[in-house]
Amino acid sequence: MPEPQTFKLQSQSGLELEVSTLGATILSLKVPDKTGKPVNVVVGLSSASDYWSKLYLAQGLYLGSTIGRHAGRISGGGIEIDGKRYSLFTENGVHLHGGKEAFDKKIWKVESIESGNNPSITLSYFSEHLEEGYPGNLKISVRYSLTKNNALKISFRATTDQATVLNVTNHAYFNLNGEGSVLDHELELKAESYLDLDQDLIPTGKFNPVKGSLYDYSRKSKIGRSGFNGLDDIFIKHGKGEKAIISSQHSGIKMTVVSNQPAMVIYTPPKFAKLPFKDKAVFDAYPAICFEAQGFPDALNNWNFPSTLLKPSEVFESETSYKFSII
Ligand code: FUC
Repeated sequence: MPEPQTFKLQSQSGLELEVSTLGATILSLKVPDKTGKPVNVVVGLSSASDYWSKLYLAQGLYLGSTIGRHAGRISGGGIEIDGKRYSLFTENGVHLHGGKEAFDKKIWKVESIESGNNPSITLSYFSEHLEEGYPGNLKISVRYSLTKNNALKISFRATTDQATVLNVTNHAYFNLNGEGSVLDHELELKAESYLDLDQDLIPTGKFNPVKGSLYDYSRKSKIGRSGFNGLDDIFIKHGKGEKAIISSQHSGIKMTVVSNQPAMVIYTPPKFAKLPFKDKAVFDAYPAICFEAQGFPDALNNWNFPSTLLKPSEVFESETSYKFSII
């Protein structure tokens, strides 16, 4: 396996993105705070090679990584496509985030780097037929661009030569202060419903209304408000547009998540293990929050979920932006 390479993009508005070819991973994203000082808002490790360490891999964190072929959990140990059964790698009976050596552990190829007003980097990966058990030779690319309106835009594109499933996302952990906790961050969620989950966090197929629930952040409120017990949930809002807004009074940074994807996993780990974090950042309880925009987890095993099937005649395209401003 070749050593991962890293690349930096800088925008005129002051965003700075660092990406590794290992897992097409976001290593850091610097955003100017209310005083103009750059804050790294995406949790990362101190060097690209730290992502190989046993200690880190044992945590199963997927810091800033690309998740696929199928993000989230798949039940029943596999999928059926056109009457054919494909077994997938499971742990405790559940397939998670594309399997044992999924997209996050592959070296991606740099296709192009563009500078100028909208600097971007495009990376690609060729996933062979039956890699991790999934059918079809899949060609996938991800483009990270820093836009004029101060956003990081992540665009995925994929094609296959045989019917397969695809649910791809990025697993960045955000903390708008670059350290500490997100409990004091304010969150506004546009979701209509959240998916009912069983004890293994597999969707039961039922949609629960957000309104009036523990997950009702339709009016902006502190993440760590009374009753908060951590989030590892799947929120649904169909159509393209704003899905979530988060801000920190401390740094003054506000981030708006816009996506054309119907589902978004919001994940707030209770704590991080002691890891060599970038810039020696120190984290407290509830150190960060992930906004994983995607299709529906376990879609193939739930007839009432929008399909994540990808056919040879189709081109998969998704687009998610994290847009920054000062409050
Ligand atoms: C999220 C969660 C999982 C998991 C992982 C690191 O997508 O749904 O529970 O722990 O990421």
